[in-house]
Amino acid sequence: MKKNSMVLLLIISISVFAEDGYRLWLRYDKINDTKILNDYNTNIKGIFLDSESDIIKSAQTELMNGLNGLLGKKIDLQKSISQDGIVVAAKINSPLLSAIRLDEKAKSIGKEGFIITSTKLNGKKIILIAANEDAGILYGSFHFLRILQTHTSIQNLDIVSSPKIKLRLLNHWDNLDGTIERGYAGFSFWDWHRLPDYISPRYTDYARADASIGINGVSLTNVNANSYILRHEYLLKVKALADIFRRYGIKVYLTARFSSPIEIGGLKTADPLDDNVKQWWNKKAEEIFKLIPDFGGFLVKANSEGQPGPQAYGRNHADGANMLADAVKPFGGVVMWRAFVYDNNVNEDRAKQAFNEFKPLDGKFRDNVLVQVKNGAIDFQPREPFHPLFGAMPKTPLMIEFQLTQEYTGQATQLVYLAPMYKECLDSDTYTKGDGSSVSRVIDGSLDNHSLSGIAGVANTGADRNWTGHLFGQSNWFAFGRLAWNYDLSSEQIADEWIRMTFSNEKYVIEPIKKIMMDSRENCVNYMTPLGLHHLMGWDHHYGPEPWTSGKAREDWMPKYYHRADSIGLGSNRSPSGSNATSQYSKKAGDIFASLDQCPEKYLLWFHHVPWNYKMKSGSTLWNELVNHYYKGVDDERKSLATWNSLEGKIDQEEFEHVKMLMGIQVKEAVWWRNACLLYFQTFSKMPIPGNYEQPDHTLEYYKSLQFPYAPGILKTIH
Ligand code: GCW
Repeated sequence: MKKNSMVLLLIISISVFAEDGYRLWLRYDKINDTKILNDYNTNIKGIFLDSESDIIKSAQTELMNGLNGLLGKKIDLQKSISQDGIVVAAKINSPLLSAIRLDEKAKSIGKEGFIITSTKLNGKKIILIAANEDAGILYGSFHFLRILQTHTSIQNLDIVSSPKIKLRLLNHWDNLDGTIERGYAGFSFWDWHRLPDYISPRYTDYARADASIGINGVSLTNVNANSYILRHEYLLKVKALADIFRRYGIKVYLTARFSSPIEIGGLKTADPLDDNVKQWWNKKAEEIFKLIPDFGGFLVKANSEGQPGPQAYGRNHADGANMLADAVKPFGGVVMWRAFVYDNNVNEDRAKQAFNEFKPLDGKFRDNVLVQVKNGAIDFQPREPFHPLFGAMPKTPLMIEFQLTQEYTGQATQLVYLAPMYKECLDSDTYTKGDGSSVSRVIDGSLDNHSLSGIAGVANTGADRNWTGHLFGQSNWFAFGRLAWNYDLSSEQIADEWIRMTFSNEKYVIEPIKKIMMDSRENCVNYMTPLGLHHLMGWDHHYGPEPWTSGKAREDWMPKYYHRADSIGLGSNRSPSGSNATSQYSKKAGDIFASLDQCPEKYLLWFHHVPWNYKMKSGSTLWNELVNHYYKGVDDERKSLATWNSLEGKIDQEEFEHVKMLMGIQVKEAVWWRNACLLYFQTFSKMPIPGNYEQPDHTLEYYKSLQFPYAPGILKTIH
């Protein structure tokens, strides 16, 4: 190619460069507000890191890259503190800080917390990032960068921050063949085939993103587990990832398939009380910890949806969990045993089964076992009341499990900001120890004095360039981490931070995007499953509405099991006159849910079978209220799209177009949900959709005929 044309090509490719979302919220572009930039530039002259370790090196690299980018100047690593304006990162017990009294604060921040303070050292003005341990310095560094990214003042900094929950994990449902169960952002980026020798730079970027929001654990593999991951050659691959993640304060966990001793160990049984089985797991644990000394432990799904488990041998969940707990205990590992357990052969409301299984086991688990409970009793629906196990097992540390991947909330075609959903659950009062016994206090261990505490989010990442398929999926990853660190943050605050870090600090960008985000979850509930409806989605792939489906698989996977529509009314009767699931809650919460009058209308059809002409608080009949909600969901989503369209030219064009197209799909899907559900429920209510509403443009038969055999996120091997 001639020199001229090469130059031309270069110019063209530079000018068409657009933001592709890869950098997530860690965009360190030069601050374009001159006043703020000048202020930062006057006060930040260099960085000084007091100690050396792999984690500190990560902090250093991040600070250097972040400051260089944001301030648009070369920030030097100082050898001493000889001028004002040095950002100093140091451990609290370092002799360097002997003149600065941080004792009280130091006690309060524990192992991972940090202090960021404007202070003086050797007569020089510094910004100090201090922590008891290296991880705290890393978190503090990311926090400091976030301050700059969000254009917050750095005058008189006085921040003391520590995580409320100890184990903050992402659970990847990634399979060894590269697919991801319920993954909507492409294939897995764990490149098992080429590990351990080929180390993708993406691993480090992933770890940076996690660390920036305080995530300190990653379970790499699907809970519908494959025992192959425990074979030595795979453990070497896991080790390679662990070696990278360790530099970011992240521990690696694996899912343990309960039948592994048979499948890869050559044993005849996986009975947890069998000595050979115990021995096998002990040896396996030893092998893993030898390779990965800080291995976190095992996450287990057992006796659920076809997964093997201790019940095959007449043992219970505690027997299974304790056997694994004993194996990892000598090395400091934990077992996260999932309570997502239900069985269609048990003649009991699915919503009650986990409680029935686990509540009697309270006090029977080893002290390094956490029971991991989904936020609600069914399955990550757009809205569920909190799980009745929260508060019901005071002797057992309970972790909460949220879903980031949007299996039931629009997958990767819809913008649904999930922080309000997470908050709704965490803020719910279980009343188990009187008023103020919130789910968050169960989870952080404070209600029942547990020192172990945990929270997990089912990851929404994949190999897509922008990590989450839909750009706004990133906000759910971000929000999960921020809430895991501090569940007192509001959804608005988190959205505000994310928008500033992702798009812009301009008010005319922040406000409309924040409105779209804050409305999105309620819109989704309205056009999918309002008033406590749940599980109306397409069988198997869970994409789109299919309230009519029945007979295709086990009854408890069919929408009819949940909505119970008939000529009288709609909804699951879980009150004392029905399955009595309300009795699993504390008296106060249960009484509220059980009473038709007192039950919050947002949960009404979750707990009650309500007549079509029942008078709602608004004065409308149930049917008209239902219609209203479905139409409101669509209308509000259309408004959100219009709001988004008003952002053209104000944000990066590629990102604008990406979201615009997806929101267009979302509006179509919202209309589809509304029409399909209302036309179907109308066959029972026999009531009209009032004439002033736009009428469905297709028949029920048409909606029933739609098929999606290749919808993403499912595998041949699962339901
Ligand atoms: O939400 C359901 C999913 C399954 C999943 C299961 C679980 C990993 O449909 O795909 O399996 O929950 O949480 O175990």
